[in-house]
Amino acid sequence: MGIATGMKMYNSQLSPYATRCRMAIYAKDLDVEFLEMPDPDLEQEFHRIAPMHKVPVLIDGDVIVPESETICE
Ligand SMILES: N[C@@H](CCC(=O)N[C@@H](CS)C(=O)NCC(=O)O)C(=O)O
Repeated sequence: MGIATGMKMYNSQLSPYATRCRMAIYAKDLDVEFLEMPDPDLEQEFHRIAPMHKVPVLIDGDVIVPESETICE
């Protein structure tokens, strides 16, 4: 079982940017909930969190981290 972190990541299986983040998350065995985009139920909240409308975006409590390279770091 992964380490409990409570983090979430807006994700797309087809995105190479999201994929590099998923690889880092799996390598570190982190317990991150993946929110698949596009999901109509998540659309409004996603737009608030990511005005540029790009995945991935990591959410750690009040902290929102866009950009795959930054998330991986
Ligand atoms: N520089 C960004 C690029 C992210 C990006 O371009 N993601 C694409 C998917 S591969 C996306 O969300 N496209 C949706 C759009 O442009 O509306 C990163 O490294 O995270």
